[in-house]
Amino acid sequence: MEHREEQWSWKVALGETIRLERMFAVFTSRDVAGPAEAARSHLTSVCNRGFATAVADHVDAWRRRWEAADVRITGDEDAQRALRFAIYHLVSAANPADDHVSIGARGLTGEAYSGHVFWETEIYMLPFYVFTDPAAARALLMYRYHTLDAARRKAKAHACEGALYAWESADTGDEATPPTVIGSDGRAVDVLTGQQELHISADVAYAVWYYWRATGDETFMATVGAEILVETARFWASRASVEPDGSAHIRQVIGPDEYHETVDDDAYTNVMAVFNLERASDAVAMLKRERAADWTTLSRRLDITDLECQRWRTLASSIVTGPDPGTKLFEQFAGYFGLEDRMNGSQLIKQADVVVLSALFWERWPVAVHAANFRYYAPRTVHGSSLSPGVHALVAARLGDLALAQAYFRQTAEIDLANNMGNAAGGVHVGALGSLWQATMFGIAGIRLKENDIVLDPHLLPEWRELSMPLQWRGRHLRLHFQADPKRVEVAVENGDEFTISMLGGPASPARAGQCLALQGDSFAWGKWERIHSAQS
Ligand code: IFM
Repeated sequence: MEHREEQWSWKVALGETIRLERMFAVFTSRDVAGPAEAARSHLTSVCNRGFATAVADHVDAWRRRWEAADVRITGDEDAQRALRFAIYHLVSAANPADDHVSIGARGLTGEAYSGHVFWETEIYMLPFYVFTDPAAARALLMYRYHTLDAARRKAKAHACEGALYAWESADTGDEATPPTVIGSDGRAVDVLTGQQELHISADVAYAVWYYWRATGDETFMATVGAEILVETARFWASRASVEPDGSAHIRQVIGPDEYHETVDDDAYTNVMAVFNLERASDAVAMLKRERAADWTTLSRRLDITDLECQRWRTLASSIVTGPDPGTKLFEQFAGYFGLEDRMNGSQLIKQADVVVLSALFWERWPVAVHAANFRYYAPRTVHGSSLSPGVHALVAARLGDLALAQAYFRQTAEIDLANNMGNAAGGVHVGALGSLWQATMFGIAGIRLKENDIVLDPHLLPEWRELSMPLQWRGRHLRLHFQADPKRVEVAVENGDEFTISMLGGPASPARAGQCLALQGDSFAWGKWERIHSAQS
């Protein structure tokens, strides 16, 4: 790399302001064959256009991103600041123009976890991009596609089929989890997550499905997503084993709660594996039905048969999962209920585990199941991971426990802004920032996106008088404006196909591009477009 030192000197009078305009360009050998030459020529063209133009372009790029993502809250300045902080970092962390990179646990803001990519990219961060910048979401999933061969290698190394993604992933996608770390007493401690935290593969599959449902990007599903779903399903099909009790078990894993290692039938892992197997089979059926040419290519390349898809379905229905019909509880893993609820070898949980299932699969079980599991697991959770309180805020809000939701919301907001975990020097916790946004969108605003309609069940936090947010969904651009008292929602539809919208339990109304709809209690009415539009600008 060429490096030239430069020096500048000025004569400055007291009180005089000197402005230094510095332009630089960075290219790497990943971008072009001759990075130094490319950087020089780019810099020349930017300099020719002038510093003011570069600043104006920058401001414009940020204006567009804030327009697509800004969340506005009236009545709670701390929450407003926390959400803007979260959105700023989430926007900064993604690069829709490069689909060979993903987002590390601390983005590019610090060195903790060495830039490695974990499950939170798919489960905690991705929804933000899906609904505010789908191109960025797609690029993140393409990173997983480009690292699929490494996942295939890892599955093979585990004597399994299909694809097992790296628990900690970097440029190649090969497992990057350190086998040991040095503990506080100076001794080496084995790190088992890289071997046992298998749910990552189903998390990636979940994200593929999630992106496709929310965007309708069929080309992605047909050419990329289906392959990920099939290969990850194949991993579970070879890793789960049907035992003499007639059920399939997934043994010796670590769930999101990393305090308990080498456990059997972790609830989160098993539910996600079932989802993975079912959705792989759905994706195959969809391709066969609707994308015959893509199906022919994929099925030949991956040698997928009807029999294999049937086996996935059969296996999915025999993997042991809860909830128990009597207590409504999921047992976090086999034997968890028999542990002491204090002390070592205890029930204490590092982070949301079963509770994440409530956040991801709300519609799948009755509210009573979510309530029972939340009341059981929340008091046993110590929030030793930054990923934990935001999910609790989301679920508490959905359950209507607003005081608790507010406490968890603040706890999440203070992870970086008040360093309440003491480790902010390692960089911002991007997954936790994503969880704050998700708590707002899916818990507090209570937005539920279905096949072709939106149902709203808002629970604004105690001091929040108003909440506004934009949303992109299946090619439509919407702006939603929630009001606490009286409980009222206005939805401006900027463009896209007609859909229906309702408050939970209320009548559904058609919503069309160019119109604004107000929903209040059981009634809805067409309002004025300008109101929301100007509130957002
Ligand atoms: O992915 C997380 C994990 O869930 C808990 N330990 C830290 C990781 C990186 O943030």
